[in-house]
Amino acid sequence: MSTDARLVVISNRVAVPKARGAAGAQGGLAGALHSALKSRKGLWFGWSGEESGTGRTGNIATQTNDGVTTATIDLSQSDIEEYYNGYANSTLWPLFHYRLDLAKYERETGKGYERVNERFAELVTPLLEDDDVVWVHDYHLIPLGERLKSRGCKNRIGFFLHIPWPATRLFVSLPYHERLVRTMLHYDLVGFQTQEWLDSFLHYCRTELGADVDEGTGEVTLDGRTTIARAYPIGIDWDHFSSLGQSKEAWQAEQRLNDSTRGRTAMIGVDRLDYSKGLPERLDGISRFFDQHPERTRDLVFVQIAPPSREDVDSYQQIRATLEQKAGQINGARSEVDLVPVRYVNRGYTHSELFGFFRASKIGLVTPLRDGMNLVAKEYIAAQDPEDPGVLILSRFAGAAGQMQDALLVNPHSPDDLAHAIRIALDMPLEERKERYNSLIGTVQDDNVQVWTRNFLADLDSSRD
Ligand code: ADQ
Repeated sequence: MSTDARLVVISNRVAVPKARGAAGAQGGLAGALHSALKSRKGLWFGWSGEESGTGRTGNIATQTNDGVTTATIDLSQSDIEEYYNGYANSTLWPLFHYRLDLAKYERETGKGYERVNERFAELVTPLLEDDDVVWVHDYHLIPLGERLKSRGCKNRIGFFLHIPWPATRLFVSLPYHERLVRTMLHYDLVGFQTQEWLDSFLHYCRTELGADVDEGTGEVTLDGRTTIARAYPIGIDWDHFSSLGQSKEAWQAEQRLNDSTRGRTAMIGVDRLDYSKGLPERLDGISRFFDQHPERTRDLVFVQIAPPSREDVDSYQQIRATLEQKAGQINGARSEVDLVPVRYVNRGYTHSELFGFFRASKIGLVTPLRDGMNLVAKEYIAAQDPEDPGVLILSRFAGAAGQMQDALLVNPHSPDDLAHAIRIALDMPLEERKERYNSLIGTVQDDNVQVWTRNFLADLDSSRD
């Protein structure tokens, strides 16, 4: 098979061109995949994000733009409720982010998940050509490869999980966990963000399924079939993102933040509003910092940008209320007529604007409780001025921590640890900031999204050799 075979990406959502301004709110996946598809003439199949009227669920809408064809389907209200809000975002997402307390196990939503995976397989099969390489993404579509193969699909099919893989002891709390993982072993290649998540997956396959696991090659053999499992840390689109620094929009955003902080150090957080991102814990750390160093209230302004996501899921409504309360408490206790210490902004911005905000912020706070990778950590570093770089405070539980050991690594559950890191970052001499930046920028630049795509697809191309 030639390596320039057409690439077919299948993911829950498709970033259709008209929605590109909203790419931020769709998360890191959208941007990463668009870059991958542009370089091979690609087809991207998935849910439009729209609800279908009755009887219209089989319609496929296609359009071609920038050499990328998108094919989208609408889902019915019960599909959205059971598959998307239900099993994907109320069962798998919390469980895979180690939040057993939030994970719901409902028979009906599990059925809806299988039904929508089956529908994806049914509708995408006629669009596939013999040489296509198929790349399925994320926790919404774990069983899809097995569903495609049961329909006679002979293409090579790879799967990439963008979120963590939980430890076996947690994962076995999922009813029918075996059934789910067995479907994964129908892919030719399964990719994880980090060695840690990969190790957890291999441990599960060995101990719970009795699969034959070769740790060296990543080969997992069960029932006479072999799947390769490896780690492929995702990166940012360095060429594109770093070029945004030249834009007027980035420059204006930088000026705007600088003008408004009037000499105070800006510290920034940019996240989807999601309980995995550790936002209430972050505010607790900031509150602790102000308690311990009241004399420094005037030195620091914290800007948290957090557009709402998955608002139909209860736990997401709760996190929003919690954050508003915590931000209000800090501001109530610490504000002056000319100073509001926490600016909490509930909306998305373009990547150019984010670039400017990152550059104007001398501290970047990226403190998820658990994260597959976290692209914001990499974008923050990419936006820094090499002659006067800011300091990245990074959770040791983000996948990105593995590659970014020269950030200030923290335990996001500990307010004291966060408060301490903020103080160190505020006072860090220029020389040390440069040393850390010079070490971090290498991985941000080199381990970029193009390298990620190339590595995954090269392994997929050779997976049956
Ligand atoms: P996400 O959980 O969405 O992605 P992340 O990796 O941080 O998390 O990517 C978020 C993207 O959205 C970044 O490009 C960021 O700039 C953008 N974004 C966030 N907030 C924004 C805002 N307020 N306005 C505009 N843009 C905003 C999932 C996994 C991650 C994994 C990615 C990619 O959860 O662990 O890194 O996929 O694999």
